Amino acid sequence: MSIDFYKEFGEYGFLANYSPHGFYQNGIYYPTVEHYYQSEKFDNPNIRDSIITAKTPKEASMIGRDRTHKRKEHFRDQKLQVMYEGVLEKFRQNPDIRSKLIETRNQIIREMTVKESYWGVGPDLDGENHIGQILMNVREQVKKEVLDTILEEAKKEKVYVIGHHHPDPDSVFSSLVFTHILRSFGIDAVFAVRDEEFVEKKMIDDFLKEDYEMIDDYHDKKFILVDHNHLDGIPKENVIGSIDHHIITNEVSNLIEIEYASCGLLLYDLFRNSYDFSDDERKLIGLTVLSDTEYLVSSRFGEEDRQLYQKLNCGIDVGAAQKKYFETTDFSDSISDNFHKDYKEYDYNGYHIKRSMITSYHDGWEEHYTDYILEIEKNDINLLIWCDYESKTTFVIYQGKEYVFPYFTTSTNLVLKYLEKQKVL
Ligand SMILES: [Mn+2]
Repeated sequence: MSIDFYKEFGEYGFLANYSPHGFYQNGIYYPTVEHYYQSEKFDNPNIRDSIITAKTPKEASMIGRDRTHKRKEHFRDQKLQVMYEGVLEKFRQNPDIRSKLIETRNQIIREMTVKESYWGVGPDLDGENHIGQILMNVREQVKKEVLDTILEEAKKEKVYVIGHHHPDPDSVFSSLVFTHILRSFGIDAVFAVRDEEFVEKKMIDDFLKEDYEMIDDYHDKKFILVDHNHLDGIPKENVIGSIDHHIITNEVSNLIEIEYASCGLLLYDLFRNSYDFSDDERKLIGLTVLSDTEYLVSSRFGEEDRQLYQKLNCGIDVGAAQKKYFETTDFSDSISDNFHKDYKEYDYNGYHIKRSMITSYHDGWEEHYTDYILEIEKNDINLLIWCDYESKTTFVIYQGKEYVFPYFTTSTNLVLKYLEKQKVL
């Protein structure tokens, strides 16, 4: 799959040089990349000024393309570099679209212009696509800069690496592996958890070989969040950065938020070229993937994840692990206990989402389903995601309405996006 954009329109219009995301370079404000690029063609300050102050990027482009103006002598040799610098500053100085660019993961980016075979893909889709290339290079660069900022900040004092409440294997193992990675960079990192109400406790008990610190007072400490960028009680100024595999919020600065099967797998992809993962760490990461994708079946486990999981080479027997650890909701427990076992809060489009997830496996789940729906309000939940493993169906109940997905998904983000499309959120 590739990310295709056409001019400044549509979901990916922010990638275009005409998109209204200004930035400063050497003390001068440029309203768009187009203003910057066109003005850099000239030495004459009057022409430069007329471009920089042009009302629209189109006007800037028209002045810049006017062949009666004398261009810099070697501009042709510099133009790729000039374009790169403009695009880089645009994304460095606009954190909202910087996050969006990072969210495009490792996908190919293409500018779909029929007229341009140099900057874009051209009429036969075989153009040089230099803009797309530059955007992909900028994506790597800004991702690296966010990571570097987190590492630099973390070097200053002790940091606690922590996941979400009711920690699941992804939250726990990712925090642990990231703690190791941070220590390899000379950082005084502490492996921490928020509480001991573990989800899939059996797996955690069997594979967790290191002690954690339990933290419930978030003052006077610095944190790096893993697997959950919702602050959830941690003062914002105490958070150095966050790495999460769900695209949910932008409430934390220094945020790397990319859709991956698990946070462990995202960490693996971010650091596999700069950190030597041990066999044990590979196994822990493999387990985060199994746990977060219901043993490699959920819709969250995409093709890119599959390839990365193979590269990880974690040596886990998936069938045996599933037999041993796959936990579905135990209906002999009370409804409110089950509602709070896999519970998370999200802020989405200004809505506060309190979601619970139930997973059923065996026949007879239907009789429980009705009972649970009736208890939703009483338990202060507003989103219930019910995944039935056997029929590979997902039922979503939000504000008393039911939505049925004919496949198995444990991705809250996917569900929220769907509700957004339905104009519910
Ligand atoms: Mn996770």
